[in-house]
Amino acid sequence: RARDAELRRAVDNDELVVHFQPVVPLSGGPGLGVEALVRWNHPVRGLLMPGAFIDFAEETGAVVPIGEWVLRESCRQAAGWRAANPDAERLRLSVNLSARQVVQPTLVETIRDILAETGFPADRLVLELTESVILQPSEQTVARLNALREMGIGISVDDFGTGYAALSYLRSLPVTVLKIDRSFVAGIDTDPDAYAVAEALVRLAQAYKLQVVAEGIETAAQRSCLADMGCGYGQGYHIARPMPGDALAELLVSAG
Ligand code: G
Ligand code: G
Ligand code: MN
Ligand code: NA
Repeated sequence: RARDAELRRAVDNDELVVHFQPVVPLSGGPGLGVEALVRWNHPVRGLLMPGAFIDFAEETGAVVPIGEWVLRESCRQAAGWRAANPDAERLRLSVNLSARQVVQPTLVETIRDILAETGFPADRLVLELTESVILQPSEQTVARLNALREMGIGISVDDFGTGYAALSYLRSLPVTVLKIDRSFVAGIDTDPDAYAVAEALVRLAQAYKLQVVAEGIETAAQRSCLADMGCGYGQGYHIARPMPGDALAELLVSAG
């Protein structure tokens, strides 16, 4: 109870912060993106990573106002980068949505309002859902995701391969991107079996005509293995760590 109240207060007291991790094309070329990742600047405990509070927020429902804040704040900042720098106009912004948010009847309206309010374009926004969220979507959830997709918003499956691995949803939901979980990236540069599994996931994404992002790239060797497999995009500490918005804006300027 007390922790839930503290977390809800954090939203109102501006204690949340959003950091951005670059998502880059692996074979050169255009198509830079960023994933918005929330942190809690706790007055006593310092900067907390989502691992310390997101699951709890999901249980209590506090993740709904938190997620809405992250969406609004990241769209607001990204709209600012676009206004300041023409090279940022093609930038894609990915934002994580929790299971609780996806079942909100007001989801589509909320997102439409945030886009209108911030001026961030729908076709530059991608919503990341985990496999568990979309395992057995209700008719209303499918309708909501279809409405978002019709607005031009992208739908990405986060942590792909770690959930319940039902592939049927890839046909019934308007998915546009698969994000291969980092557990499938670890070891691809040293272990042929791990390489083969990651390659199979990339081929699967291609067979469904989906864009594919590899997460958790930690070495140059992993990056080049993924590029060789034809994986379109990558994200990870080897490429760039999550960073505050002002650092990301500078990076966009220097990347020209
Ligand atoms: O860097 P990292 O520790 O930031 O994130 C850990 C986990 O928290 C990831 O699985 C990520 O998807 C999740 N996460 C980060 N930001 C958000 C957010 O704004 N909303 C939700 N629901 N999950 C988030
Ligand atoms: O939404 P998702 O589960 O994909 O969240 C991304 C999480 O992965 C964040 O916690 C982010 O800080 C973390 N992350 C990003 N790149 C790397 C990486 O190269 N290695 C590891 N171990 N974690 C990473
Ligand atoms: Mn994610
Ligand atoms: Na992940």
